[in-house]
Amino acid sequence: MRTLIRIQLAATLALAASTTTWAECPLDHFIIGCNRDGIEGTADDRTLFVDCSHKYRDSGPTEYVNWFYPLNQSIFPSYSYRIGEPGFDTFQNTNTHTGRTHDPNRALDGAPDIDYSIVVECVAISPGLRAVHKEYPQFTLDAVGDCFNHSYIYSLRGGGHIHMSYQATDGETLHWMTFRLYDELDDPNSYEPSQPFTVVFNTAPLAGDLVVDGIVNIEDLVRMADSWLVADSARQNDYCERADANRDGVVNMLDFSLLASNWLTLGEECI
Ligand SMILES: [Ca+2]
Ligand SMILES: [Ca+2]
Repeated sequence: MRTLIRIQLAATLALAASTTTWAECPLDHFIIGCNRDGIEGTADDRTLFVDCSHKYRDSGPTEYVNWFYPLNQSIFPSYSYRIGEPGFDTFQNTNTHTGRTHDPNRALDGAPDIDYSIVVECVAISPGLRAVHKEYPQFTLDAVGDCFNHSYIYSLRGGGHIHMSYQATDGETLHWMTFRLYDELDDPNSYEPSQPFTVVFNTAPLAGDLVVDGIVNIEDLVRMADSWLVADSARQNDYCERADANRDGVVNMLDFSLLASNWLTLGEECI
């Protein structure tokens, strides 16, 4: 009987160990990488990007239903509406047991904070929103220009998987935070900055509100022109950051007509 118990205990420990090693965080994350097309020898080999496959997945059984994160009311007196995602992680080329992050073609070369130094900068934010990193080292982003060095945290903690808490003063109106990535290293091999990418809360922006601010105007039209007739629109790039407004895989006249229909219209939630 003792032998049987030992065998069962060993099997349980082995299962626990394998689960610990291989399990992936169930929460949503932007995944930082380079070489977005995954093909070496093309123009984006040394350009940063984030994979948006889990942007708005809203972890759990919802299966990417929403195109925004709902902020949930909490017991905290200020910034009392919040949600704990999306965080940040990186593509890597060592652990083959991760379905999300293992991608040697898109992983950054070398060691974080030595061979590259990737900064995540807030370039736009709605009033009354902030992003908080509650774990060590703690920081808060609540203004344009605020940033954190992801590579430093990766090196400091031995891992680049970080969680963020997004907190706002209300749970109804459109909130947004736009980031970009850049390599802080002053080196000829430094990575080129990413395009901006935006996460929104409480409600979806108007179709065509690509530079998210609650109104569709010339800034949004210029942004759409950058993606015009691009045919690689997909969930991984949030449908060209919503330039592909009808999410059919290409940015064309159908999307322009949706943008035009909202021209100079304020989203109801922003009035
Ligand atoms: Ca806009
Ligand atoms: Ca389209």
